[in-house]
Amino acid sequence: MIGKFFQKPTPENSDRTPPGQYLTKGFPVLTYGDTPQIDRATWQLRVWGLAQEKIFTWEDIMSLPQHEFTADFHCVTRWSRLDAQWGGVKVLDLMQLVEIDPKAAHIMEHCYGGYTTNIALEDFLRAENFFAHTLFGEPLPPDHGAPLRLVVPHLYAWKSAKWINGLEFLAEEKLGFWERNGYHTRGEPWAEERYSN
Ligand SMILES: Nc1nc2c(c(=O)[nH]1)N[C@H]1C(S)=C(S)[C@@H](COP(=O)(O)O)O[C@H]1N2
Ligand SMILES: [Mo]
Repeated sequence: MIGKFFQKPTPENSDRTPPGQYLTKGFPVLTYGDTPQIDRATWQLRVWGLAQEKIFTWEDIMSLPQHEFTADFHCVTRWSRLDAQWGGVKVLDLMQLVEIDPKAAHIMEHCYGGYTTNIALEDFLRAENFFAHTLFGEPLPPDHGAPLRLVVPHLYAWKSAKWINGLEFLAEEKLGFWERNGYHTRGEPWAEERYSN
C-alpha cells in the first residue's frame, strides 16, 4: 500500500490524518460498478419520504449560492486526500428549500446506478457539507460523480455519494449498500468506525 503514491503522514499533517490512513497527492477513483452517463438537462435530485416531495433540476442547483470548499477526504480503504478543492453548493442552503417532517431522523442517499448509503440527519445537516460539481477548478469528472456529488468531510468517503439523485427522509435508520455489507453504520474516521460489530 505504501509506495510512490501513498505516504505516511509527515509531522505537519499527522494531526489531520486519521489513524490507519495513508496520504495520497492524487485523487483515486473508488466506485462499486460502472460510471453512469448523466445528462445535466435531464438530471434530477428528488427529495421524498418524511419531507415534502420535491425535485431539484440543474438550474435549481445553479441558482443557489456557489462556493469553493477545501476539504479532507478519507476512504475506508486507507487512503486520504488532504485539501481537495471543490466547488458547489452548501447542503444547508439546499435544505432551506426542503420542508422536513419533525419525525425525520435519518436519510438514505440514492444515486444513479443504484448505490445507496445511509446517514443520520444530524450528520447530514452540518455547515461544512456540500454538493460538488467542480473539483480542482475543473468540472467534476464523470468518475468522481458528475454532474453532482455529495461531500461529507467528517465521515469516511463512502458516505459522499457520487451521481446523487435522491434524498429519502426516514424516521428509523435503514442500511445502505456498504452498510448492509459489513461497514459501520456511521463511519467516523477518527474513531476508526470502519466495520460493524
Ligand atoms: N454512487 C456512488 N458513490 C460513491 C461510491 C460508489 O461506488 N458509488 N463509492 C464511495 C467510496 S467507497 C468512496 S471512497 C468515494 C470515492 O470517491 P472518488 O471516486 O471521487 O474518489 O465515493 C463514494 N461514493
Ligand atoms: Mo471508499
